[in-house]
Amino acid sequence: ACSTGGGGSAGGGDGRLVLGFAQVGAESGWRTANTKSVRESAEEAGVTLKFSDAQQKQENQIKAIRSFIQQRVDVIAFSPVVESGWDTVLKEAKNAKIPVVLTDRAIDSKDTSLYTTFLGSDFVEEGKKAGDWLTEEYKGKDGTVNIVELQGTTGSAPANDRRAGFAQAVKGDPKFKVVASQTGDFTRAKGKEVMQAFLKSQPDIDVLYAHNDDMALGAIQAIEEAGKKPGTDIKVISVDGIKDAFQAMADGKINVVVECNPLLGDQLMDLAKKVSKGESVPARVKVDEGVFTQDQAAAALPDRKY
Ligand code: GYE
Repeated sequence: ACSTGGGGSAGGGDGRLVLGFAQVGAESGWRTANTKSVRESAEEAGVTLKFSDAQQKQENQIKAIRSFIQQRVDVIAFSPVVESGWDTVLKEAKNAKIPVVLTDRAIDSKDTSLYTTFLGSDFVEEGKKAGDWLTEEYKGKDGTVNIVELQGTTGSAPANDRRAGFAQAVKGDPKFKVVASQTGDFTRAKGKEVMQAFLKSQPDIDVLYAHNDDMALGAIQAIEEAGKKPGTDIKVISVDGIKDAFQAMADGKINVVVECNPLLGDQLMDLAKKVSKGESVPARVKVDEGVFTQDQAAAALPDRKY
């Protein structure tokens, strides 16, 4: 699929930047919007994009990165499925002198020379925002608040950080109890399945905290099938801000959504161009985002871009 040429970069000498992008998968509405953003921005920026979908498997991403190295792309960007286990392959990229941009999710390597920059959201902050909403909601109210948590993909940065940020926000008040916490792998199907199990094992659930909208939407189906009202009998907090979640908020089924912006494409192309030229870039580029509640949902819905 790549051009032939004198062993130089995969661009074949037409001057176009070649970006190898190893995506996580297509697990959620967020991810679909993220992929679309990266593709569209590459097109607009005149960047040749080599896109690979890892189907939520680290081994597939490692293979994709190795193939990008072999093809001698100019820049490699990837959204690491999990936080650990990247040093070997990233050393290979470093040895090949191909700069790496972490997109959306971070890694936990101590060797920060293995990548040039990290472009993404602050997931600890998102978890905190979710917890802060909850403490505000139950302010001055007595009695235990039983929380079930649907975690994202095990070992992923957003699952680890959203969990930690939320725990930090609610830990000051012992009435908040996380009675069950399990992964739903960021998908609707798994979110529904795990929520069904929670509803069987936990007699008294007050709140669901889902690490993304898709799991929340799957869980809402389980709650309704169990004869309960999501948003009322069980309050629902989620993260991302996809259109379907705004609709569910407008319908009263989700109480609050913490925004996580997937539209990183333009910033990614900008960073890729700079690092390929050896220009210095900040080690960390964050994305701006907010919190939305039910009273804002209907008004915000028509403007949601993902
Ligand atoms: O929240 C979730 C997706 O890494 C921020 O991955 C991303 C997360 C997002 O599957 O929906």
